[in-house]
Amino acid sequence: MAVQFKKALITGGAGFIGSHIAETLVAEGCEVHVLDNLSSGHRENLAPVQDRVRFFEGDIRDPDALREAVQGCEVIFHEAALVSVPLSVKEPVSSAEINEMGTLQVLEAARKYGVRRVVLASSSAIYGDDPEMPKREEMPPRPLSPYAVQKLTGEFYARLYHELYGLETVCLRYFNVYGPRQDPSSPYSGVISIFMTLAAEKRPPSIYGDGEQSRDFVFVKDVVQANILAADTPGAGGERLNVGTGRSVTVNQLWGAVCRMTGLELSPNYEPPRAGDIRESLADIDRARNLLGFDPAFSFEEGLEKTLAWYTQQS
Ligand code: UD2
Repeated sequence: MAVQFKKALITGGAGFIGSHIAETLVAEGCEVHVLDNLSSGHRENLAPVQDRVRFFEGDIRDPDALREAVQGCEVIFHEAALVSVPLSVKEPVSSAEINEMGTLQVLEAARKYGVRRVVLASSSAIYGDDPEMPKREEMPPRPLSPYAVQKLTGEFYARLYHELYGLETVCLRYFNVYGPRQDPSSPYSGVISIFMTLAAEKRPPSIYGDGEQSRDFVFVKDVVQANILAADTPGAGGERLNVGTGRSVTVNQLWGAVCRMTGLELSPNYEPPRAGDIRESLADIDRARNLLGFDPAFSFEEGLEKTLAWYTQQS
């Protein structure tokens, strides 16, 4: 993928998605700055590119840290966030400080220091539990958690910065992202990271509910593709776009696939449904396809194989 800009800042670049963006940008010969406070990111995530990334340990809420990290950058990929929905329910104020004020500080730094475009990580969480599928960008948002409100607020600010100040902003509504380096350590980590870790240890998973709930799982490298296209495509400023695959898989199918790939024959433990779980989630990706030329390259099986290989290597 040819990258048209020369220097970019990735906030949250030591995290799961940010570190994959860093890796691809470095491979494309781009100069990369990373700003991360290491609250959930890890320096090891950047190990493969550590000599070619300038790392700034700092917080997006700190304008001085942003000023230093953004110098000379044409593009910002804003991945830094407090990503846990349950934590946002427990700590609505402190999560808003990061996800809302932090995002506003990033936009402000972009405006002040001459950044051309900001690509922001948003979330399918903003759609809430409206049963209409697939999700299209025009649907009215129904945020059901502080996290979803905060992501939606970030989108509003992004749109406003485009309209008021001419800053090119593109919000990407990620569906269920998975892949190497996703942290499996909390019960609210992504289901794939949890299942991978259990499979590597030959332990059965817990499935909440009947397992027939489905998700649009998108491989992290395809999310990187969407980010780079969002940074480079002329005229995409002011947009908000779904990033998924347009296909969904049930949790039962997911465990079935993991068993097939590993040769395990382990029955899951079915547990009561998780509070607040939505039944179905599926992206309509036509807008990203038409506007950016986004075309997910990894089938579910391919993505899962690559992810499994990584988790197996870790255990
Ligand atoms: C995703 C996002 C979340 C928020 C939400 C909005 C991830 C990791 N989380 O939550 O941030 O945007 O969408 O709707 O992308 N499950 C099991 N067993 C387990 C773990 C999970 O059965 O050990 C089930 C879980 O009950 C759910 C499904 O797997 O039905 C997916 O769970 P998840 O936590 O990976 O993601 P989700 O869609 O709840």
